[in-house]
Amino acid sequence: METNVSGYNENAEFYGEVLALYEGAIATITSRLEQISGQRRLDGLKPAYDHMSARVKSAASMRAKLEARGLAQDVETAFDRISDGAGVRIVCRFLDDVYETARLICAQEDFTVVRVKDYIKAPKPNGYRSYHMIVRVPVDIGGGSVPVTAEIQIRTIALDCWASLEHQLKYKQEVPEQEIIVSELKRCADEIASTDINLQTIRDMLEALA
Ligand code: 0O2
Repeated sequence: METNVSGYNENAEFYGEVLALYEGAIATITSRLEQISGQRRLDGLKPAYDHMSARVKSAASMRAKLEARGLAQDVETAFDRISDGAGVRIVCRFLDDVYETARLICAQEDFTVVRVKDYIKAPKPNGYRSYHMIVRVPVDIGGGSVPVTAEIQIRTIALDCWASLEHQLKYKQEVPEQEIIVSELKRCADEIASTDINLQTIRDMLEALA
């Protein structure tokens, strides 16, 4: 979770009961993936992903997103209109693992895949590459089950490192030599993408020998 103690209070105040739904959606997704991983280990299959992390979007970031979209800054609008209130990020070693993980998520009968954005096949102009899935998952609460929307981001370790660095730009007020930094980040993203393809090829060659 990304929130510290004061952030948690701010989130609890803004989200109210929706916070438990978002936390429930995160628990549903992460526990299912851990279960799938455990089964793959027992079946002697290689792991689909390396690690994952999750967060409820901070209240400040949610308000900013609502404002940027010209929407009311309240929890009902956030829950109905913003799909990444609950977010899970899955980090994989190789490109094929990204798509294998996405396939495993699609195969969950009680998960509904609402939308997919493949920024690996179609990178953003800044070089961002990641596979995004908007899913609706069941959250058991108060004796019933509520469908909750969440975003799952899947990407390689190298692209995750790049995205964390690039994300810092969003929160910097004034960045000297911003143009150079932006173009260097783009160059790095392209090099990482090419290295990811090469690593995948080497893995395929080594596995063909086994
Ligand atoms: P934060 O601070 O990470 O929460 P949608 O409603 O899905 O159609 P949205 O939410 O803009 O529209 O979708 P998109 O493009 O899939 O982006 C969702 C999230 O992906 C972002 O959330 C980021 O976490 C990440 N992301 C998207 N583009 C970039 C990028 O260029 N660089 C980096 N580092 N991350 C990116 P937020 O709310 O923008 O930000």
